[in-house]
Amino acid sequence: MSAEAQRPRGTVRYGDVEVERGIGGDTHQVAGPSDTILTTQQGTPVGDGQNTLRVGNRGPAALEDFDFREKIFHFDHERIPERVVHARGYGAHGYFENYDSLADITRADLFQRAGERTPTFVRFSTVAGSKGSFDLARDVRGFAVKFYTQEGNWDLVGNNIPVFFIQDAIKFPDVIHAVKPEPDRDFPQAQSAHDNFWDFVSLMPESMNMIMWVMSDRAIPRSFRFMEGFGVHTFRFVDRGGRSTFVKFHWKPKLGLQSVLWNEAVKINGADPDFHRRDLWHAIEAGNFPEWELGVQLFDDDFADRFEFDILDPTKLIPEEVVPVRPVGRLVLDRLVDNFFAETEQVAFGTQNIVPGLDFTNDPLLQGRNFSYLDTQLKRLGSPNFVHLPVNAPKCPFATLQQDGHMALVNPRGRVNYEPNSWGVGPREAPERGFASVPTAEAGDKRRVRADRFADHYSQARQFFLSQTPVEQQHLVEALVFELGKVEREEIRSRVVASLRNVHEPLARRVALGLALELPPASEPASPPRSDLPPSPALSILRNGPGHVRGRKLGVLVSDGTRADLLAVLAREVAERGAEVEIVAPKVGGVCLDDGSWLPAKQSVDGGPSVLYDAVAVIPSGEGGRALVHMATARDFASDAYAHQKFVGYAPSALPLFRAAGFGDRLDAGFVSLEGGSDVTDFLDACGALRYWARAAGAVNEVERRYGNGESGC
Ligand code: HDE
Repeated sequence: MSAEAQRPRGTVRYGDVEVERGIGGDTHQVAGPSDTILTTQQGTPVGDGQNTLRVGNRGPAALEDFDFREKIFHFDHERIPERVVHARGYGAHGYFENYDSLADITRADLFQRAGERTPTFVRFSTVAGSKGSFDLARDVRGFAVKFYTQEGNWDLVGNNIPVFFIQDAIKFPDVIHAVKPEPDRDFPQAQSAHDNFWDFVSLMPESMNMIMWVMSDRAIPRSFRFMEGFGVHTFRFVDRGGRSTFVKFHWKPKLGLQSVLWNEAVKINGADPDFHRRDLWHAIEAGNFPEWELGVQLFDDDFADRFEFDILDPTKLIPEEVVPVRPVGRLVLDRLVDNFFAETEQVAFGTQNIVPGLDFTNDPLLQGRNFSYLDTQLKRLGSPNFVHLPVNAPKCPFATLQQDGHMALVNPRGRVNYEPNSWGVGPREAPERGFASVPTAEAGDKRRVRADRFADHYSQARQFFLSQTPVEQQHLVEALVFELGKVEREEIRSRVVASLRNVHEPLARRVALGLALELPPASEPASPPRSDLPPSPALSILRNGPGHVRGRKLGVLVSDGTRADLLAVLAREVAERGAEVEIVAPKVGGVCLDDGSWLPAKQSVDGGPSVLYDAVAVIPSGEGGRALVHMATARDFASDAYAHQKFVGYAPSALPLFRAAGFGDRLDAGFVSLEGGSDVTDFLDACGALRYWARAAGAVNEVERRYGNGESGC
């Protein structure tokens, strides 16, 4: 019997499409819900999409097979260069709703009318990793927002950290080269924990404030939905009379701030490298549209002169306690992209995309960015007509006299493609309505210099560290020890610690001890660090926790025989609080509950480790609990939840598992026994704190006691 004849006949299903196996398996007919005919790009209906045109059954392919050639040609060109930085990103559509008219401060059209909605597209990203890297890298997150306003597109291309590594754009290629995989070996991917990055940092003290931020939990957010965003630079609002007010932009997540632990991040990257993008996709798909409030810090020249740092210096922030953040509107992400490539990959942000009513300042980083973003889009998208792509095109009327070039979709119509012209047609400039720069007086010698007021590199780094809770400070120390521990050359570690001594002496000592490094002399600061800046509570994540579980996910580990009534109460109350339950079971098919009903699971235990959840409940049956003891992944589920200071709701039948996981005799107040409805309420109330930090406090106090004074006892 021939091989063909042995193949099964009939139909097979791929999703909702039914495929009929052809005679001998050579041809396939597709019958699905769609009656759309498959065509080539030229619109020619395709007769056979399964086989190339060839001479004889086993003969060579024919060059005239235009369908094959078109398909492969297009496939070969599917990739465009990924972004040099911020390559890995995820986008969504939404709108910005303006609270009140800001006409007294800016003439920007989107801020004129209370309640008006402006369409937006947002792309979140990591900086260092390539497009296929994992989501939970320790890294800055990009927070880029395109507002399609009625007077043009405004791009607020920000980050989730309000300061930056460098003060001058000319250093950008250096800091990025240093953090990216090392050029000879092409590793490590998406990690700052290597010699080149820390070598650069150790020689660039201006990066020290940013280093505090990236070593803090800000750099490992729980998801995009739980992080802040910042415009970083000082910009200008400009009113109708041409009066300008300085402005710094902030995004505040409505669901509150939240991060994960480093040990958790490492494990999440293995369990679900798409953790952040999946979270955003899932939330929007479920109708839980994430929201941020746009806030502005407004100040004038007087304040700028009085403030202790230069407001043009992007390595400094203005504490919210000094200039309060005024909420002016909200951003809601309510629509997923139809196609990742067409929208998220091809979206072209640019700091130079600005509208009347806004203006730049002389921040040297911003000035450099205004050149870079336009330049990079040409490389990436390959044509000066990238604005013709739907995701980049303005949604207001627009009319330029630009024409031609690769992929020109919107050339000027008619005879006139220049101005001025005497034809009486075509677009004209609008002196009143059009964009006008603030006429600032600029003078000085043309030189390569940095302003003296940029010289203090340590005071705000210290202020940031002292604004953190002890738990957060401990995380920061551990991050520095981890990262520097990956640095092979000891002199680099030593130089970083020498810089840290200018930030905060006990911090430097704790890091030195964590590295078993002899404390080096402090480096010579360009300007003496100040120790009189008061802590800014707004800089701490934990001091600004949500106090609720809205938007969070509870992982519930069940087994055959789990109590159906308890699960029902738990699921109902979690849903009432705007959170979500995900069922984890020994097998993904599900379990049979004690009332005989079948409960499908979302994850099997090895596919749903506890690192994927904000809190967990472990409620097996008695027999199920004893069986879980023998599953290494179930023991990990429990021990990780314990180690990551999660709240754990449990049935008594979970105790054997907890004992097997090594902490059964140490259940603290973060463990809530679940018997009935009121226990569930207590448990979920407790979960509002997100973590039971007291579990770690013992360890932190011990570290403080032993190392706080910098003595190892050796
Ligand atoms: Fe960027 N940055 N950047 N950057 N940046 C890019 O533009 C650049 C900086 C930021 O989701 C690139 O389209 C220079 C600060 C985000 O598509 C490139 C300097 C901040 C994104 C570029 C900076 C950012 C980018 C690469 C120093 C926070 C992703 C691809 C002067 C305020 C946008 C691209 C997206 C992307 C240049 C510093 C944020 C190469 C020269 C500071 C969120 O043009």
